[in-house]
Amino acid sequence: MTQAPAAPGTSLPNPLDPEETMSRDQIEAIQLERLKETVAYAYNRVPLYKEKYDDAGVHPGDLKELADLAKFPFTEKEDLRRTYPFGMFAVPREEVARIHASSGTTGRPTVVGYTDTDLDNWATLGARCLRLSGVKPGWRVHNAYGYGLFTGGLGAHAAAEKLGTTVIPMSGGQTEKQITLIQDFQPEAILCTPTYLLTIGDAMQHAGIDPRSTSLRVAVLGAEPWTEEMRHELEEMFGIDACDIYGLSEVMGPGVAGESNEKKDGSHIWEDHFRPEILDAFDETRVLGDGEHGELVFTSLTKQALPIIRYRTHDLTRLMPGTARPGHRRMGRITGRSDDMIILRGVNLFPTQVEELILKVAGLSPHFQLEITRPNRMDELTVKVERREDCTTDRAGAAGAELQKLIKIHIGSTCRIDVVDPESLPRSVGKLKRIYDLRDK
Ligand code: DLL
Repeated sequence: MTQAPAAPGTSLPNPLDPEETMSRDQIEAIQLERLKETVAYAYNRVPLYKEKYDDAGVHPGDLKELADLAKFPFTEKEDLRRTYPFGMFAVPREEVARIHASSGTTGRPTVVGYTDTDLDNWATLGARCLRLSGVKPGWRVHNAYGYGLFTGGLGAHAAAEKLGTTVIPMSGGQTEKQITLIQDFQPEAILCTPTYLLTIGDAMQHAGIDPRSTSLRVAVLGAEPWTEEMRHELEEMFGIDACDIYGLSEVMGPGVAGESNEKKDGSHIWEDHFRPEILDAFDETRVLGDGEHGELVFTSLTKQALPIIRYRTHDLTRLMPGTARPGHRRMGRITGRSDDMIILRGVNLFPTQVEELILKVAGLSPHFQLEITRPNRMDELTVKVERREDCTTDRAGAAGAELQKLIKIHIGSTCRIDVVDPESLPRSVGKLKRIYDLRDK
């Protein structure tokens, strides 16, 4: 009698890396050793680090325990811009196997580089993330992160290959084609930004295709802040599990941290390769303890081409003990970037807070944008949000009033709400722009 074939992936080996199962003590021992090496390496090879440390009166030899890291100066995006393009590289140009760059909205792009070993480590950590999120070797993986200078496409691609999946390198955009390929190639997993998955789901519904009818089972989403409410929305829309993946180009790219499919309780940071710290958002000299909310800072522990020490991400979150991978701490959701913070008459507000509240109101969809204007020398915020198809124009007014009330109660700001028709706001094709600052500069 012939046996029924095994479900995809179940027959292929999928072992964890030994570092994934290490205890916290073992991880910290590795961190200390690698931190000493990295700080000395950067000091000896990158003039900017030598200059900074000499100016601050610290020396790599001062690093005796992990807490000593706090004595060393920070690195900022501006440092990479000042040394554009390759001034912070620590290896001769011929040893740089790949370059990526992020355009940013202002100024010069930040350029980052990788040796062959860096690329291999990156793929390994990305593969850890995908495995933790439930992606299995042998699956087909539809990769809709943008390919090119952005680290999303090629980073996620290498991760999926390393895990042993079949990668479909679709890149971002061309939503109709995305849908055709999802239907024809039957991928089990999709990798893209949360707002782009929403765009794809929306477009499917408009084409009369039920997103729940596709072969997709898991989505690994990142590159922009998103909320639990958005997770719920996407999981319901597609009938999938949606997990987070975090990263930034200056530190590596996607795969610095990834989330467990079973727990869905925040992304585990691969602490054998990165040492995270949380800074007090109001006093950068204070490093906060686990559980406290502040700015995330990273030090690379193995990077060769671009070692990065105490890099200020400007991402706001907190660290928590590991669960699915107990030796590695988790990060909470990124509530926002300090540069995305809107200060409205003294009250701080992030787009994620608005997203959370919008998705509590039955008639409102997750398609929204925030507009800041200054009509009478006073800043004013307008939340433009699409009503859902099944919410009539009559009911839209009440939905808007409910949102206005929720924002007042939970955030403390008074803002205008403009409930607009479905399909009237721009759709995401990657990282979505949420804030439109229309004040005269
Ligand atoms: O966005 C890398 C990436 C690609 C991560 C694909 C995940 C998936 P950058 O373009 O350098 O790199 O932008 C990094 O994006 O500092 C955060 O503000 C934001 N970000 C990235 N992942 C998440 C996430 C890539 N999971 C910046 N949640 C970071 C919230 C995220 N924000």
